[in-house]
Amino acid sequence: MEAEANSGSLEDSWAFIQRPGEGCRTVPLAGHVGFDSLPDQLVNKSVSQGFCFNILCVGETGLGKSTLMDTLFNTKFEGEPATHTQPGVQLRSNTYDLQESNVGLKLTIVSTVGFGDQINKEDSYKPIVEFIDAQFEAYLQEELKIRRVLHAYHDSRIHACLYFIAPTGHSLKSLDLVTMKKLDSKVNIIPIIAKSDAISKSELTKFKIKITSELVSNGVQIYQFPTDDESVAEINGTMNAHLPFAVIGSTEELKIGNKMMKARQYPWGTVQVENEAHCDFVKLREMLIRVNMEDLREQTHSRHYELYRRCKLEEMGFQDTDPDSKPFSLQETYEAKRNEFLGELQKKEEEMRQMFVQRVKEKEAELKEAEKELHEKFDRLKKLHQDEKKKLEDKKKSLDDEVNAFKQRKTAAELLQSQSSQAGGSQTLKRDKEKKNFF
Ligand SMILES: Nc1nc2c(ncn2[C@@H]2O[C@H](COP(=O)(O)OP(=O)(O)OP(=O)(O)O)[C@@H](O)[C@H]2O)c(=O)[nH]1
Ligand SMILES: [Mg+2]
Repeated sequence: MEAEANSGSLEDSWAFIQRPGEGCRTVPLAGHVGFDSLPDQLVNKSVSQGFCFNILCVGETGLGKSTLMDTLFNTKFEGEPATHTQPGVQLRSNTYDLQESNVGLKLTIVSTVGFGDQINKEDSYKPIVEFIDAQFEAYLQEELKIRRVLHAYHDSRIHACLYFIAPTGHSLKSLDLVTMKKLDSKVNIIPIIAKSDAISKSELTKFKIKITSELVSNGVQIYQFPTDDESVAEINGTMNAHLPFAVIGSTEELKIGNKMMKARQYPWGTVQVENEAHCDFVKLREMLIRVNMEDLREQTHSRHYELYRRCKLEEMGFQDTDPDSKPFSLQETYEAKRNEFLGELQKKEEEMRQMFVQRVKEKEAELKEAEKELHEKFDRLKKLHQDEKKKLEDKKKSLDDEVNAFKQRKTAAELLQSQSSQAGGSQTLKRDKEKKNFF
C-alpha cells in the first residue's frame, strides 16, 4: 500500500521528463522527492568505504623526509634512517591505517633511500619512475581483468610527490631538475624547501624566486592548486604564489607561553613548526591534506594515470580511430591485431618449415658424403686384404715346395745311409774269417 502511494507521489513530482526526440523540459516539483540527499548518500558511502592516499617523498638522505611525515600526520611512523653508502636509489614503502573522527584513511608513505648518495647520479631518477609506473601498471591490470574488484582494490598509485629541496640558498641541483623533469608527467609534484630553518629570511625569498624561475625555464610542470572551484579558488591562488613551501619538521613538543607546541630549539631561540611567520608548514598541511587531497587523487586518476593508460594501450596497438580518422572499436582493434598476429605466426611457421627442410637436405648431403667415404674406405681395405692374402698364399706355396724338397732330400739321405751301413757289415765279417784262418 505504502509503495503504491509513494510511486504515485513520485510521478506527480518528477522535475525532468525526457521524451524521445526532445531535449530536457523543466517542470516544477510539486513537493519534496529526496534526490537532494544524493550528495549525503555519496558521502556516507565514501566514508564507509574509507579513503586512500599515497605520498612519495623524494629527497636526499637525511633531508628530513621522515620527520616531516611524522609532523604532518601528528604521529610516529616507523623507519630507520638510511646510510649514505647505498650503491643505488631504492624506494621504501609503508602503509598505515589512520582514523580521524569517523573517517578512515589508508596512508602509504614511500620514501627514497640513498637518493643523491652515489658519485654517478645519472640513473638516480630511474627507480622512482619505475616505481610510479609499476603502480599504474598494477591498476591497469586490475582494470583490464574480466572480474575486477576496483572498489576493494588497494590503489597504490602515487597521489602526491613531495620533492625535498636542500636549503642551499643557491639554486636547484641538476639532480633535482632532471628528476623533477622525469616525474612531472607521472605525478603531482609539490616542491618543498626542507630544513628551511637553515636559511635566512631574505635568502629564502631569493631562493624561492630562483627555484621558480629555474623550474619554469627548464619546463618542469609542478602541481598547481586548482582555482576552478570557487570555494577554494582564492586560497589556492594565494598558495600557488607561495610555492615552493619552506618547511621545518619536528615532533618535539616544547612549552611556549602556556602552550605545548611543535618546535625546534636552538641555543639562540626556538623555531615553531606551526607558526606561519617561521615557516610554511601550516600552508603545506592545509593545501596537501585539508583543501586539495581529493583534487590530488583526481588529478592522479584523470591526468597522470590516463596518460599512462593511453600510451600503454597505444603501445599495445589499440587506437580509437583508424588512419582515416573513422572510429575504430576495441573489438575491431582486437580482430585486426589477432589477424596480424596469426599472419605473423603463419609466416614464422613457413620460415621454420623451410629452415627444417633446408637442414634435412644439408644433413642428407652430409650423410651421403660420409657413406661415399665409407664405401671408398671399404674398397681400399678389401683390396689391401686381397693383396695380403695373395702374398701369404704365395709364401705358403713356396714354403710347401721347400718342405717337399726337404722331405725328398731326407728320404734320399736315409736310403743312402742304410745302404752304406749294410755294405760296412759284410766287410767286417770277411776280416773276422781271415783272422781265424791266420791263427
Ligand atoms: N634543522 C632541521 N633539522 C631537521 C629538520 N627535519 C629533520 N631534521 C633532522 O634531520 C635529521 C634527519 O631527519 P630524518 O627525518 O631522519 O631525514 P630523512 O630524510 O628521513 O633521512 P633518511 O630516511 O635517512 O634519508 C634528524 O636529525 C632530524 O632531527 C628540520 O626541519 N630542520
Ligand atoms: Mg627517513
